[in-house]
Amino acid sequence: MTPEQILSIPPRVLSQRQRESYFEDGHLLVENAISTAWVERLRAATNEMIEQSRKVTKRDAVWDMEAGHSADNPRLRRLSSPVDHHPVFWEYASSAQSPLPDIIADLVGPDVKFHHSKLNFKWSKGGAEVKWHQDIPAWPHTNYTPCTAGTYIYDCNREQGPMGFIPGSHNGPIYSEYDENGEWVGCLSKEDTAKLDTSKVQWLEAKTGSITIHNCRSLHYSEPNNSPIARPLLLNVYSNANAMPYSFNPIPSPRAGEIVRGKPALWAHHDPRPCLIPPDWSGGYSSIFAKQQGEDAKARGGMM
Ligand SMILES: O=C(O)CCC(=O)C(=O)O
Repeated sequence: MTPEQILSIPPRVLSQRQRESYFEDGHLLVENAISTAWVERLRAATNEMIEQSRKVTKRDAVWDMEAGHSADNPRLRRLSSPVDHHPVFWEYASSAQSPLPDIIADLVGPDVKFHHSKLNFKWSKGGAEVKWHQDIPAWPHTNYTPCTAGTYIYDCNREQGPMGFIPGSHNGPIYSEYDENGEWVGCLSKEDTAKLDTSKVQWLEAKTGSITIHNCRSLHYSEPNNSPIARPLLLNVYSNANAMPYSFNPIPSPRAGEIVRGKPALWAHHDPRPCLIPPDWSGGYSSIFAKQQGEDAKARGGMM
């Protein structure tokens, strides 16, 4: 569906101005989007995940930890597919009681398909930056309705490293996320980064219970978290049901492809704009943090 077709359908949750702003900028901050009850349930589930991470000693496709992680000092960097690890995450991502899929329906159209989820942390005093990138090259679809919703279960100020977006960049080019050796690095080259107009970056700092949504083509970045407060950020990815992925899902889940609002598509919608193709993830994917820090390449070279 085009933005015009989506905007012609009455909204469920958002104002028409919020929807227009999403299509103009490529991102949107929805403040006070979820109830205190949802925040408490998501916090409890997140705490359970942190407790479980104490037992994890080695990074794998699910548990991605920062250097210095230990049972006494857990430093979880990313939990892949939280919807498969705690029922509250899937309830939040999909249920009739959750406001999230309705918000997404206002932005992608009434038929909403789940693609994947991740629980990113930026631990206090050193949580890593996420370099400039666009999401869609990691999981291309036949159109550009896919978007990511980030839920803040604690306040996130500038010091905690919120995501920052270049408004309008979703209408610009897609950049390569391969390095000069053909290695997938999940971020733009230094040369391409230097050309970005970062003077207009909008940082989505927000209070507990706010939701950020960004389009899959939007250029974004987040700074390291050197503050004493950790920054968990729950990320759920959706699309219109008519956007068909054509590469392996880097964060696979039995839930991938489930329709969480509306009905499945009978016809795929194809946007003619080309997309970069990612590596074959069928052998597994680690995390954007590991890719951007070059940890996978170092591991293969026997350096860690
Ligand atoms: O956690 C963050 O700050 C950014 C996450 C992100 O951009 C991503 O996972 O694609």
